[in-house]
Amino acid sequence: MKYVSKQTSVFFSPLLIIAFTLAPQAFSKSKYAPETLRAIDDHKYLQKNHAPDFWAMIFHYVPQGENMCQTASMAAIFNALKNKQDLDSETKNITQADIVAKVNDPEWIQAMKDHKCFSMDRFSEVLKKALNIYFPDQYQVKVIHVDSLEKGAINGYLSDFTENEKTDQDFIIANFDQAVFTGESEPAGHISPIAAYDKTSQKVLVLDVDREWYTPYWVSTETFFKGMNTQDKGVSKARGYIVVSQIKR
Ligand SMILES: [Ca+2]
Repeated sequence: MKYVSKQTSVFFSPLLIIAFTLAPQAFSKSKYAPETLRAIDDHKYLQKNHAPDFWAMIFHYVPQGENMCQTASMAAIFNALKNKQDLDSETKNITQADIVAKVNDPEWIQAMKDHKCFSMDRFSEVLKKALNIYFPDQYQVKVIHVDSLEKGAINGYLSDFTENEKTDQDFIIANFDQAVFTGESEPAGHISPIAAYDKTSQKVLVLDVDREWYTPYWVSTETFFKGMNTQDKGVSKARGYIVVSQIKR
């Protein structure tokens, strides 16, 4: 939530001064939801565990452009997938602009210009196309809609996160309502990569690409799945996550 102060010409009586002094407390909210914990404040897991996805992506963690959380998420993951390649002097890092130009999907480009993000299903098609351009026939995508918070369903989701935590050759991109994790007062559909899953503490590290406002943060798995068990306007399915993994041969 962005609070904009406005310049006004008023007579500053003592009462008004008191009112203005109290105003920030009255109207502002915490930057993050109460249970959300910044990685800056809690990095024990990252120091004591392998955390392959975090270390593969953190050096490629770029801020989203205007309404471009999808491209920023792709850039972090695509560059992470190149970490083990032999790079020569002609090899550029993959930028968000590179991805948009190479995918060259007019509807996707127009959607971003119109400040509308593709739904998770439509984004997964763009992601699949982009993966095939940069890494032909090497990676696949699996789309999971978090449409149930029943124990059996949660266990199924968690098995994906357990598997994903083993190697930096697969990644998860989450599609969630950012207002569930932060101080946003209005629902805000958003996409970001997942940097780690702490199975012992049942926490997930979100590499939020909205870097103008946030730094990476931990949310409990319970809150995390609540954030994905929400719905875009005009889309009949719940949000969820996309697993990018190697094609097994
Ligand atoms: Ca992984």
